[in-house]
Amino acid sequence: MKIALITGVSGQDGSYLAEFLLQKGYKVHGIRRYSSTNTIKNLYGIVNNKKLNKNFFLHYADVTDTDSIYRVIKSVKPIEIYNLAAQSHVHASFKVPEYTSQVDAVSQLRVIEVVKQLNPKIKIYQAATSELYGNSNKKFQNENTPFDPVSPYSTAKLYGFYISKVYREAYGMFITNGILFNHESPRRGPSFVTKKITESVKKIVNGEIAYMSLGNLDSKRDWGYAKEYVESMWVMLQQKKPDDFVIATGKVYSVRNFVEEAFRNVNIKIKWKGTGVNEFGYDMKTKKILVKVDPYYFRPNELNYLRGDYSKSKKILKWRPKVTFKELVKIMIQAEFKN
Ligand code: F7E
Repeated sequence: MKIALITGVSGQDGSYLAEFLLQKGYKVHGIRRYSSTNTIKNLYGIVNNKKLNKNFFLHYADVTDTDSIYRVIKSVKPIEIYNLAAQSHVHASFKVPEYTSQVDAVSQLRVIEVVKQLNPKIKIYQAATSELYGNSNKKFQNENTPFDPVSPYSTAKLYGFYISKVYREAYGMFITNGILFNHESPRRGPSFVTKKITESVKKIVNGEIAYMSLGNLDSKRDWGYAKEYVESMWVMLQQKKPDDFVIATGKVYSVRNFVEEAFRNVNIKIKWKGTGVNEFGYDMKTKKILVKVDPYYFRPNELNYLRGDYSKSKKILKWRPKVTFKELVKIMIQAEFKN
């Protein structure tokens, strides 16, 4: 039986990937941090499923703690490691830049070093990110687009990307960087914009809040469905050679578009009025203000536009996105009302 280890297993990507690998017949070990609150909600689909749960094992460890990583990798003996653990919030990285560097940069090195010492044949998937591109001024970004990070998060991830490449080239290790563009789902953390919007739509409809407050409405992202993005991680590790791959939809929408589409799913048509911090979105029918702009959510450095060119992945991995933007919003809204 193939054995995989996932760091960050309780997150959106980690939990979908664990389900995917278990269904493929893997034995899956997951690393999670100590916490006094419940952090395994995303794993209920596994732990409440006897068939999946019998091959699933959770370990307390932390990617900022080398000994704990060493202990788990030594005892589990995985053939593949999916290194997904991260401080993944870009805005938060401006508030805790040193912590973000520890988790998102140095920890990549820690995992790779432990693998090098214990068994350099273990294949590693390294979670890189489209944030590496910064404001690249290119219509599409692909594996050849120069990086220009604009946040502590992406600067730390840049280190993770290059240290993976260096170990790959210097020691012949199998380390692949997946450059994933934004990917969302009902399991997305509530402070990311898509989940914040869908959750707020539900609260507005239920009368729990009157409006939502957002930051930059004009920011544009290439949003895909996390559940199908994690499959590409596995495909990357089944290739003969390690490499770097962009995973994206090739389509771009603004935060404003996401808001409109989310409300459209509950039959509310949003109209916009005003500009800048004075802009607001209101319900065309009732005239009630449902969206306001709050500068608190502006970033010290904004990344305005990301749109991925995934043609290399399409050609080599035979991977392509299936879920459209509209379908993604619908999936997220439906999940909100089911909860
Ligand atoms: O922001 C704007 C915000 O926090 C998207 C992470 O997974 O994807 C994610 O990073 C956009 C930004 O994701 C709010 O300014 C407006 O332009 O959902 P987000 P992100 O920063 O793109 C990449 C690929 C990663 O690797 C990251 O780990 O939306 N925005 N108003 C807002 N964003 C938030 N969070 N909250 C707002 O109220």
